[in-house]
Amino acid sequence: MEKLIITAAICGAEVTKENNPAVPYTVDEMVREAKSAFDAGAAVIHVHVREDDGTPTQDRERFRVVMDAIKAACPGVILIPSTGGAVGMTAEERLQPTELFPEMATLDCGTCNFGDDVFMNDMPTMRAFGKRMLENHIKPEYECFEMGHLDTILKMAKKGLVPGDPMQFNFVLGVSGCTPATAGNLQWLVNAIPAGSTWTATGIGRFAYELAAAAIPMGGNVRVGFEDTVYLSKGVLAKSNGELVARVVELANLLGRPVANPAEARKILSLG
Ligand code: KMH
Ligand code: ZN
Repeated sequence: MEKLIITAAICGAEVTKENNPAVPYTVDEMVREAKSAFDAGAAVIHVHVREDDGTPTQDRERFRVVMDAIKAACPGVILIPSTGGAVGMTAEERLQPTELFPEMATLDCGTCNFGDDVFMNDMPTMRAFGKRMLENHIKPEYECFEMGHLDTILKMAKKGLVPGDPMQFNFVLGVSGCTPATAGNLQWLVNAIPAGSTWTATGIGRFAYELAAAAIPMGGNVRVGFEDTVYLSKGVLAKSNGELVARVVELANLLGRPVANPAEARKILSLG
């Protein structure tokens, strides 16, 4: 079994300082949170960006400044900027970070309810995102909230509409309105991916650690961070993303699975 890659989703687009005062908005806060996660054992940072007042944005220049600052503070770290952005953004708006030619970026694999909102990823949008990633040589992290999302992206890969083997999937389970975060559902999804793929499990809210504990012995990787949960345990707010990552490292140690550094993660993900 490969070493465990831990991704920290440090900011997200929907969570706010009202949920947890440590949620980062400014460039300095983003660097502080990224470094806390990196120092705790995260090899990958999933990046959303905000205006200083917390408003989510997909502005290319904001991504450039934040990603350059994180890279300087966290040598060798793998950055996965979001092309999901926030609910309601246009496809063009969301695609801006791909203009910076990152080594990876998320590609969301279908439309779904997202709490009271609808996260829109129709087929024309997904074809446009796939085309951009092929043109700019970006490895997608395929975000699947549903089995239908996985099935759709596998069909698109077969037709050459999105980058193919080896594919990296992120199974985001427990979003309100989507597939529940159970070990059974995770296994069902993992059974359907092509041999040689890599995958990550993201459990939303209180399922973050339950899903991590299921994924680690299955050979999967784990994402945690304020995008997914702001709690360390019931009623206890995490002081930093680093605390959330440290909890996953603890689980990995208990289960006897070593954690990958960025260079090892880059090899496992077939980057560069
Ligand atoms: N903010 C969510 C609506 C991604 O990063 O690609 C979508 C999201 C997915 O966070
Ligand atoms: Zn995201």
